[in-house]
Amino acid sequence: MAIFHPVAEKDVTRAIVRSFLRQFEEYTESDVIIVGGGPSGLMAGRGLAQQGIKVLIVERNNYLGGGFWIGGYFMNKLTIRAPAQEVLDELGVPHEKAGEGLYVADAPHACSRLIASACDEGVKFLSLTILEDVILREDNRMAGIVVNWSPITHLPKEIAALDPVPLEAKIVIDATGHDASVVKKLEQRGLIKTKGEGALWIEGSEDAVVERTGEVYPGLIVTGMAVATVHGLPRMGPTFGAMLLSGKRAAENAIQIMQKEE
Ligand code: 48F
Repeated sequence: MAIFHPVAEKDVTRAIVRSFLRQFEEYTESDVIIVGGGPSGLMAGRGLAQQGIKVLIVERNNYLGGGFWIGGYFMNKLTIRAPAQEVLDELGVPHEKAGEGLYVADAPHACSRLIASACDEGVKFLSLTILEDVILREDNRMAGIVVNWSPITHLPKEIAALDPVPLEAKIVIDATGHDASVVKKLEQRGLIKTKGEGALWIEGSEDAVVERTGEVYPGLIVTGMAVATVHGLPRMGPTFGAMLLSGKRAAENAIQIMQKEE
């Protein structure tokens, strides 16, 4: 007696393709596209989806979480400074007090809870998908992004001439971490100038990254370490409170901009 219900291979393939295509078609136009599924991007997505906003996260890797999975070095531990431990409480992530205003948590636990929470709120994802360019309309306002399948970036140009796919959105959020990949597409065209990330200084970095999170170009918000790259702020190492609060702030900014433009 078999344990599982009989199902043909073609039915498995159809189930996947149909479900993917339905979602892909629906998300050719989103309210907000977030490029980068690290802690800041996931927090931004979660915050937007909580308010009923249609949000898509595009991630070049085949896994979500960015630098949040590992935390510091190879040790699977991350630190959070007060008051950002409140986000860990909201997510149900256990943490220990490591000193006054300093908390330590297991990075895989924190990361998986944040991903699950973003999914629970209704964020959708496109993995193995890399930003190739941005869409700019007549007024040069950001109107979406252009993406391609990540593996083609590892193939020689002559066999990987694959046209990319445009995806529209009212707002784009650059959550690509140290690379600030979306902003760099504007910089290549002389539309913006980035300052480059500074040396490590935790105290100086975290407040500044949260404070400077916001719109840097019409229709484009930066969050997380991309903020440091754009504004020349210090890097912060394996402390993640600013990533969480920056993502939260990016979601609030996006909502304000969309409300103003309605
Ligand atoms: O690097 P990442 O975790 O950025 P973050 O959210 O958090 C930074 C911290 O992890 C840590 C730190 C502070 O604590 O210094 O580094 O700012 O996540 C960025 C995500 O964006 C993806 C990348 O794979 C990663 O998952 N990404 C980067 N460039 C692209 C991209 C691109 N061009 N297209 C698609 N995804």
